[in-house]
Amino acid sequence: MPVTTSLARARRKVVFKRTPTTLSSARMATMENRATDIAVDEEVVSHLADPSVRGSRLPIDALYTSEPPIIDPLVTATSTAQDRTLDQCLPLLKAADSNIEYNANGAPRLHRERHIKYLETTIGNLPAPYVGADASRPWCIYWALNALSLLGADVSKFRESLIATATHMQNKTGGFGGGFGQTSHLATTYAMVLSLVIVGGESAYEVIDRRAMWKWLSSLKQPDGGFQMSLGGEVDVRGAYCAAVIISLLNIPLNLSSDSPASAAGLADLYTGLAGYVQRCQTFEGGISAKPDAEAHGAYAFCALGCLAILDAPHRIIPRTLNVPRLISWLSSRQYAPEGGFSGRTNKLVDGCYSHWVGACWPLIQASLQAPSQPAHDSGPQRESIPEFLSFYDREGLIRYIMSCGQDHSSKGGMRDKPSHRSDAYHTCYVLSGLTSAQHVVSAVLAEDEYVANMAWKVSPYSDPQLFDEQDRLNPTDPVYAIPQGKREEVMTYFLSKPGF
Ligand code: FPP
Ligand code: K
Ligand code: ZN
Repeated sequence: MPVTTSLARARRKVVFKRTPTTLSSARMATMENRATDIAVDEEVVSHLADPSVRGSRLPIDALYTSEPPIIDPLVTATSTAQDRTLDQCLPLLKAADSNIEYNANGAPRLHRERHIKYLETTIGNLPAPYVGADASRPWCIYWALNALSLLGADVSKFRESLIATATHMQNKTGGFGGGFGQTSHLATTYAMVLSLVIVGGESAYEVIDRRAMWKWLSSLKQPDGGFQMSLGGEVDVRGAYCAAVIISLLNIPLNLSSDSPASAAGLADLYTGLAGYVQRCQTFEGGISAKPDAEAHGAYAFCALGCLAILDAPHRIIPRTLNVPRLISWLSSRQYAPEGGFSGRTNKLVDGCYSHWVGACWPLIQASLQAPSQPAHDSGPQRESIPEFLSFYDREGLIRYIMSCGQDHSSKGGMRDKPSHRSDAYHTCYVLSGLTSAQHVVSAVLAEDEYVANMAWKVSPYSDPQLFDEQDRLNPTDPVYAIPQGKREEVMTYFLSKPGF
């Protein structure tokens, strides 16, 4: 297939090189030794010549404001959809809208108060069109509570109503359905458990019937190591992740109940064969699919890595289970330019929610490459660790996408997939989760001794003064559990004192 310049889109010229004249001084400094040939982008020059822009703001790297230098001339449904996406994103990325407040970096400010107000409307009584989402009520609750907590809003006022809601959604046979009288499902149980953990406190934790949960999880455990999403339902990597989250947070005993199908097949416990199941989900592309032999997708990559990080320390289990170089290559291909955001799969479009599904993979990948500090008695060769401040993706690109394209800039607030989409609670939760990951450096505190899932993470604010204003920083999130940092330790400490039944 010949590759030509973008005739179809009538580009002015081909730019193959980065244009260091368009970089902020901080980024210039880091690139000092890299730049040799310099090509000046006419568009940026004219932008800088505009007196309303000059002086007030740093110029934006052309990487985020220009079409890609090489475009395949074959027009397909995929290329047309991609062109349409660029048409909606580029004006926002160029920071030319006079109705939007920009920071010194030319990225919109975070509309924190509007997002809080929006989220509070999604957690109360919802209008009639939401009837179709009735089986997703625990999800709506989790998305709102998690996003509100990341934004720094107080969620304790929802504790009592959450306890009442959760109580009637729990089934006597274990787990939570999407509503009263609905069958228990691993996804709704995951969302409800996380919601209770986010509001926290004994009265919230004690809603959960752990013994019934253990029996129900045992009944979902399959001879191939995976978990069904519900009794008789599909087995996929979401199940592996949701089950590991629930088991580890609630300190569910690992032994299988005698009526478990996995027990009949000779499996030892709830975790037996789970890493092997996850391993079979890695595809020829290097990404992870829902189940063996399906298409790699970012949401499943997160489920796979999250599950493994619960089973053992990432630096041991991830390289042992997955082909990490291939996974890194696939994950890296998810970030697009000029959009800056992530796509979920090959040849598909950027979408704000992958800021979390793909974005949260990075700290886990990074942890998988960290080397534990060498014990004093070990005189062997020093194991090499990667520097913790090394970024595996372009944080600036992701933050620009989120602030420019991922926010609803109207008074409605909330976050969205892309500019042509309306904001919703799901995207508000996961776009904000992605934003906080990009704003923090999370590294594993490693120990060579017995691994327990309550491994510590070291969280440091990622600081680039040009990138976002300090008041736009969110609270940090837990890279495995997707809840605000600190909540996991609280619930694990509580249930650690209640081992058996
Ligand atoms: C494709 O949608 C989406 C998927 C194949 C997977 C979606 C799964 C999740 C978002 C979460 C699973 C995780 C848990 C914890 C339950 P699409 O075709 O509309 O989007 P695309 O074009 O971006 O792939
Ligand atoms: K999508
Ligand atoms: Zn999405």
